[in-house]
Amino acid sequence: MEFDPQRLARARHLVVFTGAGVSAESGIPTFRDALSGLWEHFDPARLATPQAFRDDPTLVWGWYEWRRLQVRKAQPNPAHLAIAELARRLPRLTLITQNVDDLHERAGSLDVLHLHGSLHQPKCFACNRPYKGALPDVQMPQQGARLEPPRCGGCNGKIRPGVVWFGEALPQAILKQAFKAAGECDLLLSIGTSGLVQPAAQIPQLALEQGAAVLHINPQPQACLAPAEYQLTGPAGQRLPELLRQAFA
Ligand code: BJW
Ligand code: ZN
Repeated sequence: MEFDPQRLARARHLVVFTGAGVSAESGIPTFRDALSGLWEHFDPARLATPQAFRDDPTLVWGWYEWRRLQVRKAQPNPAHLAIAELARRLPRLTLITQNVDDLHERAGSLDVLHLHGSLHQPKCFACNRPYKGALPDVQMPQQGARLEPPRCGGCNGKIRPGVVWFGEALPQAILKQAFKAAGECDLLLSIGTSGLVQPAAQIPQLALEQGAAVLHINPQPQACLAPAEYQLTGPAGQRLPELLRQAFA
């Protein structure tokens, strides 16, 4: 069945749950898309685990600096802007993202729940203290270039990216708020995520189980949909602004 845009206009508490696909049209690669996904070219076991950082900190730090500077050069796209616009139109919106970029904030979204941390908030690998030093702003390291991580002002430990790696716990307070919002909302938009990574992938499921409708926006169609589940197939930067125009015409 087709999603009625009026359901969006009438939502009392909307949860927007985003993944890498929402930033794809800003030029930020996703993880699992065929050909263009990061994990097509890079081995997550060598880059996105605590053991990888222990084994080869300069490789890992260099890779994340390359990605951080890629984000610095990117701009929010119409999907990020439409989500910020929705927050101004609806009584309540909770934005939950798996993304480690800051494009939602730069589009004007407030109080973004970052389940997987941020590229822009590095911290000490040893003592977890946030890193207060400056990071370079302009010079783009070559893809694959090694870089020495800075050192912690407190304990001299190595500074690591402030993202959640495989095998690490998600920030518990943020996860709790995200689950609570998913359990209370009347509509959830799941935008640009493969829904493969746990525990984040439980969020749309939880909303469905609690009686909310779920709308997926993704170029890849969902294999099967529950009765309260809908989809708009296509890029978020087109489908989401279209949906807003229809909902608030
Ligand atoms: C578009 C588009 C356009 C394209 N418009 N859409 C239970 C079962 C099985 C495994 C596990 C389990 N529980 C835990 C695990 C292990 C693991 C896991 O889930 N593994 C699975 C992959 C099998 N989970 C963990 O390890 C988590 N930790 C944990 O559970 O700890 C337990 C613990 C508890 C207590 C103490 C200690 C430990 C942590 C997961 C962290 C994930 N981290 C990453 C990397 C972050 C850092 C970095 O950026 O490098 O997060 S992995 C990567 O995947 C990243 C993303 O946030 C995440 C999700 O990916 P996303 O966003 O869905 O992207 P893609 O690429 O998968 O999909 C993109 C989508 O966009 C596609 O659908 C496209 O079609 C679409 N698209 N263009 C709209 N224009
Ligand atoms: Zn430290």
